[in-house]
Amino acid sequence: MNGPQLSELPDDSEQLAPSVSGLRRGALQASELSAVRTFSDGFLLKFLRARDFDAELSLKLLLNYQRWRRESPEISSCLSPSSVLGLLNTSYHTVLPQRDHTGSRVLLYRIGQWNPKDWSAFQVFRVSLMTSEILCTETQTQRRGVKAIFDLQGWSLGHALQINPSLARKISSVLSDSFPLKVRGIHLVNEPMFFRPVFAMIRPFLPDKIKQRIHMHGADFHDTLGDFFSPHVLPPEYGGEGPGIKKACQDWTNHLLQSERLLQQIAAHPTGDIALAPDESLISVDTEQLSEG
Ligand code: VIV
Repeated sequence: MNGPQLSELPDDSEQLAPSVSGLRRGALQASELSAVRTFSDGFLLKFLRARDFDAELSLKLLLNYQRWRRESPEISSCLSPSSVLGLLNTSYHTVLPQRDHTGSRVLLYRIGQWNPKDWSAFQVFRVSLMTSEILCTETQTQRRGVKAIFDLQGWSLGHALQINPSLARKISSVLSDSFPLKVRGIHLVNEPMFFRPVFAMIRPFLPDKIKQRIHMHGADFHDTLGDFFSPHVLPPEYGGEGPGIKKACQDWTNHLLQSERLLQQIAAHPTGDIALAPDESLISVDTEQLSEG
């Protein structure tokens, strides 16, 4: 059975067991995770599905995810929706209620609603990380991935100044190989000329596969966004027939707020695998214990 077919099986299918134990073995042997003792099946399956059950690529993704979290504590260590409620209440972000025709989740970001005087890029980044952590618990999203629409209307110098090369690197890493979600498309609409220098910081670090999935629609997006998303998916503000942006944003904000405890647990957990108690996974181990497993 090949990877894509394995991806369709449910979490408890016995046919997944060899892949799961293979990834567990690889993760425990990796020197970066030498202090970790346990990984839950569900946690490992996120990485396997994100890489169509390719053993090597799944392990690389898991290690990159751990490294990204470790190197970005200013973003990853505080996942509290209530701490960014003022930003969420501006209708800056939502996950649209309908999946697209391929089953992908569709994320909407309206950059103009973000006032950079009120909210730092780290706080804004945390919103995306919270949404991503919730979405990657959905089996169907693990299989079909996400598509993101960025409305860059209102992009200003104040925004641009917040994106330095180090942050640009972190953006390209989560988009390419540091988060267990398949990025199936990125759609930029209303991007102004002076967004180009910022995009030029992010783009070089993206693999060709992701570059090819980036679409720049400009101000005339009404003519072209519909080639990718059917009307029932998009809000009326973007030429669709789905619920309006304001309602969609309120609904997703409520969903985030309901997930506050879960998100804080993920942020505080040494590996992000909250199926395990933190002390279950972070018992300092020696090689003896490792070879038992
Ligand atoms: O976080 O699958 C300069 C997606 C995104 C994620 C994460 C995952 C993911 C699609 C991003 C998209 C947004 C974590 C797993 C990269 C956070 C971006 C935060 C910054 C501060 C927003 C500033 C505006 C950007 C706009 C353009 C970015 C595109 C070229 C991606």
